[in-house]
Amino acid sequence: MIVRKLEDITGTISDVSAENWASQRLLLKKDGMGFSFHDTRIHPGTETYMWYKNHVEAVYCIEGEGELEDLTAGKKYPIAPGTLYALNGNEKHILRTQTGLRMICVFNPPLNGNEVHNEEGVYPLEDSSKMSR
Ligand code: 9YT
Repeated sequence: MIVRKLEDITGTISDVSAENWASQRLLLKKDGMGFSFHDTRIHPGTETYMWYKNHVEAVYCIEGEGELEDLTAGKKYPIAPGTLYALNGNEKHILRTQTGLRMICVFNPPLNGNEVHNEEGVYPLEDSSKMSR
C-alpha cells in the first residue's frame, strides 16, 4: 500500500513546474499503478495549449474557474469545481483561466516524473507570458 502526502513530495522529482502551471505528482510510473496521479495548479491569467499525443488524461477541477477549448472538435466548455474532462482522443486543446485552477489529473500511460521540461506533446502558447495576471 502507498500512503503519501503533498508535503512528502515537495522539492522532489515529483514536484514540477512549468510556465503556466505547477504539478505535484503523487503517483508515477515507478509506483506500478498503471497511471500517474497529479495535483496540478494552473496559474491565474494563463492560456495553455496542450496536446497529449501519447497519453490519455482525465482532469477533475476542484478549485477555480476557466474555459476548455477542444480544438479538434471546435467546442468550448466552462470549467468549474465538479467538472471532469477526459482526453480520450488525443485532442488538441486550450485551457484558459483568470482565477487559476486546481485540477486532479490522471495520465495513462503514467508519467515518469521528469516530463515537464521536455514533455512531448505539451506546447504552451508562445505569447502566454504576455497575458495579465
Ligand atoms: C490540466 C493539465 O493537463 N495541465 C498540465 C499539467 C499536467 N497535468 C501535468 O503534467 O501534471
